[in-house]
Amino acid sequence: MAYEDLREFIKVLERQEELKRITVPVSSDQEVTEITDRVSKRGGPALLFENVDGGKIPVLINALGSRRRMELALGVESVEDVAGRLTDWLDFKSPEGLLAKVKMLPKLAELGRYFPREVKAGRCQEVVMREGEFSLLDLPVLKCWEADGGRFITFPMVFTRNPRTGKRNCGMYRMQIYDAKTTGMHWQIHKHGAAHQREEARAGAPRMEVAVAIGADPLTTFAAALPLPDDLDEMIFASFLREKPIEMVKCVTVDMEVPATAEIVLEGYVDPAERRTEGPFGDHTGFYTLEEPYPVFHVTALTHRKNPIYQTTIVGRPPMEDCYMGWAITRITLPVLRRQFPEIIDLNLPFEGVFHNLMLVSIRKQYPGHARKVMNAIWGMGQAMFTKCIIVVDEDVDVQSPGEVVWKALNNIDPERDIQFVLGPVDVLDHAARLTGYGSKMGVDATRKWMSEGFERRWPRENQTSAEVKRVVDEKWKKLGL
Ligand SMILES: Cc1cc2nc3c(=O)[nH]c(=O)nc-3n(C[C@H](O)[C@H](O)[C@H](O)COP(=O)(O)O)c2cc1C
Ligand SMILES: [Mn+2]
Repeated sequence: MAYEDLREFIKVLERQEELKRITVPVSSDQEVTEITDRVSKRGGPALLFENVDGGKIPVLINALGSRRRMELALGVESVEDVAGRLTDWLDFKSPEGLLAKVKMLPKLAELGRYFPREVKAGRCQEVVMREGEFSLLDLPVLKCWEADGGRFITFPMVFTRNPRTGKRNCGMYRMQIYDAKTTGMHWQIHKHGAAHQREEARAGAPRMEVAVAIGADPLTTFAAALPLPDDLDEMIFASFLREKPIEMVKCVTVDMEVPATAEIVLEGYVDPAERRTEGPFGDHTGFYTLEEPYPVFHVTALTHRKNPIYQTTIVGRPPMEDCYMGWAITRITLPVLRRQFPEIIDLNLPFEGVFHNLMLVSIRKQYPGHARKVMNAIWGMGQAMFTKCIIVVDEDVDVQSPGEVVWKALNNIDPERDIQFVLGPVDVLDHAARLTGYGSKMGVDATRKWMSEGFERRWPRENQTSAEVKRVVDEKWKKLGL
């Protein structure tokens, strides 16, 4: 079942006892963070703050902050159901022969049904305010952490267009509020928004139109964080995920479309040549990212629904809301990865690794050096290129159990032989790298070593008791009173 908008999702969360309304007055200056952080650390519910700074706009936070809520957003019992659906599509081969082609038609029609639809009017424009009529300072935007450089919109869907191909992109990039009508635009150099900006700059465009939506049905928002390939519109993928097209409506002052049921929309432009200091910001690594020059977003209109809800998040030391989004992204993209690299059995990005620091991968090893081939594949693929440490283990190791990986991997390695360093692009948030966005990465081949890999010693088996003894102990177990 697809949610119509954010409000429908809130209702479901409330019915499932996954959301708590807070009527006690709170400040947007760190108080919402302190409360939400404590709730996140004990796996608590989504929070709807109804009185932030004494204002009228309620603040929703931590809406996707658990596995259960992510699955509610996806409308499935288990995230593996989504992975399964995606696998079905990926396995769907091009047909040979007329009969196969005819059989394929309904499936193609089904896919066609998932494309976003443009509608004439949208609720997100129930109230329209043009330049001079609105102030961004009226929104309950959080100052998240003590040393933050200001207030940041942290959960936006930022829409841009590739001027070369005309394809739309939607990315989640935080926006620092500078004044009543200006914000930062923190699309990092590797992201699609930044790529579009470079295209615009190359073409000498004085302005690049940008639209930002805040608060929509949960999968539309979730899609903004998905690491999809270039020129694959996140709104198509979101429509596929929710099995219903997202309705998009034309903006009032720019030639862009936004989700029609969004709570709040900011329309405007980025001057491809302009930069301004952004940050510091308490980031999802759990550390502040320092000030850096970033593009500036000039807002030309603010539209919203009647009685809008402001959706936001905080990022910081895990676990936080974004951990569960990252978890869902990993589970959903695993089938895509496995299609290209069938030797990959499973992978896990433990929360403490803040996405880019640690990936645990199990493989079915088939030839000498196979683990290193898999590392190189991961470093060559989309945003997985940022992975600072990849640990590759054999298929009998459960990567969902970091304890098991530590036990087996560290027993299995001769560090000098099995650790490989490479240089390349790293996450912009990596504060230890020698340069912003450029540094080294480490791959650990923790698979069993083979003779053909030059390992001449015998490889031991794991400790075991005999099947017979296990049976005897099973029989005695009750009497043992243990
Ligand atoms: C809560 C949250 C905040 C994020 N903030 C930023 C950000 O400020 N800048 C950025 O480049 N990526 C940020 N990301 C990651 C991007 O949304 C993610 O890399 C996404 O794939 C970008 O879309 P794109 O591939 O279309 O560029 C954030 C993700 C989440 C979940
Ligand atoms: Mn994209």
